[in-house]
Amino acid sequence: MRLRCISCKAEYEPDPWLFRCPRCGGLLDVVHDKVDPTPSQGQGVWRYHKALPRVRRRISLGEGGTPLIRLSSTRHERVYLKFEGANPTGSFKDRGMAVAVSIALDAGARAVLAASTGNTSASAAAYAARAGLRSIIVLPRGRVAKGKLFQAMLHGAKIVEVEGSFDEALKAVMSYIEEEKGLVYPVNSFNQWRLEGQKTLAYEVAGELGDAPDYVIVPVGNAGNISAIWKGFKDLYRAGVTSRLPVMIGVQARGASPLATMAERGLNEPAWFDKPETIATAIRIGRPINWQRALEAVRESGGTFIAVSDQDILEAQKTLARREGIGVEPASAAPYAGLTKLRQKLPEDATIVLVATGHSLKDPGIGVETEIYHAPTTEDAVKLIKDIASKS
Ligand code: AN7
Repeated sequence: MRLRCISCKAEYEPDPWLFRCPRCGGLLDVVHDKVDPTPSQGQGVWRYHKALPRVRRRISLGEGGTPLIRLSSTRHERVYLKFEGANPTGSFKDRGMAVAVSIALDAGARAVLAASTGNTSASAAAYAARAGLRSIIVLPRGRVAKGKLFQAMLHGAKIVEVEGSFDEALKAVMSYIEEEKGLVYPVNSFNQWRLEGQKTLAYEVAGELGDAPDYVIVPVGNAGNISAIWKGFKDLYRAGVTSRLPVMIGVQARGASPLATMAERGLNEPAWFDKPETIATAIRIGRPINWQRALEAVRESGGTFIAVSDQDILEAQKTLARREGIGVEPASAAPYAGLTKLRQKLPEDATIVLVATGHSLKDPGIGVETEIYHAPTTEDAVKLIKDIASKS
């Protein structure tokens, strides 16, 4: 196992504290000479320990093993949703956090540190607690969904609020780690070890479908997850477990769409958003730090980035909830909205996997409409039930 710079390709010995190439500043990938992506005994993502870094103590809350649910409300016949909301803290972040926090322990850190739009903070705080570490979280003030903020607080995180968006919060983390190393371990998705944990989603999907799907549609914020999932599918293909590679499609919210805008305009670099705006607060990110990794995933796989509107996201969230029984947060409905937008372009018989990254309870602030009746007495309630029953 080695670290390789994603820009200049220089290689380094594994070092838990190395996140940028000393030569050119590029982010680092974990490269394996040989990787075995098949499961064995073990808890959570550590079932795939043969494809993960060796650690002294495997931290886990039983992450992964999430349901792959076949949908019936789509035009395409074979659409599956990977429900990452079923992870221990309610999002896909747990897969990566199990690995990153185990590495933090090995590295001798006393606390973990993360900037977050919310889910990373919830996951980091919980896994740090599990490992006996403290957690320090940097959040954009007033812009984090209620459920996520509650989780971080419940698990005992110390919270630093900054003005602006997630991008300013991440800047604070990056600046801190330039100045001080050894005490506090950063677990944002520039941390290559975290991405190793997140690649296990691909292993599970291929294991359940019997091969890689044709398309994988992923919501994109900081662009780590789409890169990690692509890496997982490449591992499987290289190991001869699957016969093909999927096409990766990244979906962003229109108001925070640096990568989709780049794709639409045929640019070579993201069209940075200084003031990202979307109701999908999880992906309200204007400067995705993993953009190069994600661009490579999309290019290598023959995919693309697309943007969907907030209205389309809310519509998709409602359809998943009311026609499929699946409750996801807004960012996690973006792939369904993306599929609706792309449906004419994807072959009828394609196998498509939507990655639904987080649970509906994360963000109870999103307004939904339904009929609520008031019943002062038991008789009123019975009468109302009869009325409603006769109409359904
Ligand atoms: C539900 O929690 O960035 O493209 O700080 O919470 O890998 O960043 C969350 C991201 C998609 C985007 N869906 O994943 C954070 C954070 C949900 C998310 C994403 C996030 P990346």
